[in-house]
Amino acid sequence: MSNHNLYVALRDAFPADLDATAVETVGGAQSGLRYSWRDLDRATAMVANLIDSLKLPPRSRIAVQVEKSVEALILYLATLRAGHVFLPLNTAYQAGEIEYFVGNAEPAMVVCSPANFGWVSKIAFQAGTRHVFTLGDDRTGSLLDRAAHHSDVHTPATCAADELGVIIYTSGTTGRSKGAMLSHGNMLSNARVLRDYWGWKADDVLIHALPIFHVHGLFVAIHGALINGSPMLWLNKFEPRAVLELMGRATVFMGVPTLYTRLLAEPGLTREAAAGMRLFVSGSAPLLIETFQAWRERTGHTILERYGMSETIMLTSNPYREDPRHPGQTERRGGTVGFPLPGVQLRVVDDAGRPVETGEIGGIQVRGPNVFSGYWRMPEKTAEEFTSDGFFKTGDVGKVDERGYVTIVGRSKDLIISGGYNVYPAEVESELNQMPGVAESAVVGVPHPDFGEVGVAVVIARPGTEPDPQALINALKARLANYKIPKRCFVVPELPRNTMGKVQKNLLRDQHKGLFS
Ligand code: MLC
Ligand code: AMP
Repeated sequence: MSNHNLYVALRDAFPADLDATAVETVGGAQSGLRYSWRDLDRATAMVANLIDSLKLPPRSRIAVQVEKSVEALILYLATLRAGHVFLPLNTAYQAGEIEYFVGNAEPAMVVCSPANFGWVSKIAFQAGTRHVFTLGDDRTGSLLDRAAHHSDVHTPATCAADELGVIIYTSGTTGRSKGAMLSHGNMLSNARVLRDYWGWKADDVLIHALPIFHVHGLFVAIHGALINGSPMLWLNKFEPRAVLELMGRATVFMGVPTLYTRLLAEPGLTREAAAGMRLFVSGSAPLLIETFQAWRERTGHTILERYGMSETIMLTSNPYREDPRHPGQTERRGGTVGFPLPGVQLRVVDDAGRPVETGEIGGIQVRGPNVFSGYWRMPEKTAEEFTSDGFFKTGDVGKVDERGYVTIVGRSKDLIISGGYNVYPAEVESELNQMPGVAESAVVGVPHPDFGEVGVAVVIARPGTEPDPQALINALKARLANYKIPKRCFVVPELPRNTMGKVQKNLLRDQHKGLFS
């Protein structure tokens, strides 16, 4: 049987000169470190050997909540290499959120920041996890201390294409988060398609400035560079000025729209600064047409917008060059997310699940080798989200025009995308509703110049109480990741409702749409 382990495919793409730079760190206390391709392979082998030495059950989950660092990337690759399942967790998650993920995924091994060891290890040990390691963003922690005693040679585990490689948790419109199960084959097929579609070249250099606990930074960016044997200029934190400086040495940049608006705020963003760049990719949230146009005017480059999800990795992309399936259509059209990627089947359906006419709006459904197999231990949820003919219901609402371009016009799921992170109002409302003095709450997304959209909470007080909006926000901060916290909170006598008694969120959105303009 051939080995479909994603790490093997990535390593096979390493350049012939293994001493060339694979990753160079920029900014922060660890700036200027160079990791060669050989370093990556050896370090990955050492961590994989450490994992093997723990004799974990096959396909164990390894949950990781650490600050971004090259060593965190090495841990990801080592987990794939050892044939276990990587479970990345946003560093903003609070104890209650981590408790849920660890309880649901039952990881055999947890890796956390040294500063969080006390509370994370308590949660992990209570959930039955046997091994908890630490990893700092300054090359400290027990993971590396222990890995240092292991050999730097390792035979990658043999994996089938449909073998589970990563679980990514995504929140839901009802209930708690669901773990999207992605296989080695899902990830590899998508990485190869994007390498070809975006015309990756032998001398490309990627500026990596995104977090690595979500699909965009972990898969699209990292897999993209590695599957092409291209070096990465690595920032642990997005810094507009540092990115601008790096443009002189790089060719590819990927960001959520907020990164583009923050770069546009820099006077140093000029045609000259971006002259050596080949490709700017945007995704994870809608790119405003104003940003798209301003970028073109300032830099002479047209941002390539693409669309994806945790459950599916990348689904559509504007063309980088002529796509033979769409002769003559080479334009990257602002406001659209381009064409379904090769291998991806995308259809737009009405409420009854029937395909609509070209140009008409409906729910987007997708099928392809990149689409996940289901949610971890939630067969009913999985069954609900797939059609009988195997299409996944994205929850996004859109249309396909006569030229084949897909446009996202909205979402049927009640979701706010803030600075590229998903915030499910239901989750925030459920926390608010448990707070003293709160009878009911509604959280809506309103436009925001930096984050695109942010949450605003509207709360009804219990009779005889007067909850303080700021106190409610402060209390939420202890329970939810910071990006989920509503930027404003109002206590009101009543919420607008329709005749069925359902809260009319559209009216609330309208009422508060000018808050941040
Ligand atoms: C930070 N804050 C946010 C926020 N990020 N608020 C709302 N939305 C966000 N996204 C708030 C914090 O709560 C804090 O508030 C204050 O901003 C400063 O925090 P920070 O951590 O210092 O912020 P900063 O470093 O400026 O982060 C902003 C950012 C970051 C845009 C760089 O959010 C980011 O990296 N976003 C990218 C997300 C991403 O990678 N998404 C891909 C998902 S994959 P306070 O009040 O506490 O001070 C996906 C699929 C696909 O969607 O298609 O790609
Ligand atoms: P996540 O669950 O974090 O993977 O977020 C996936 C969601 O992000 C999708 O279902 C879309 O709603 C949204 N999304 C991703 N890319 C785009 C884009 N280019 N334009 C609009 N929405 C996007």
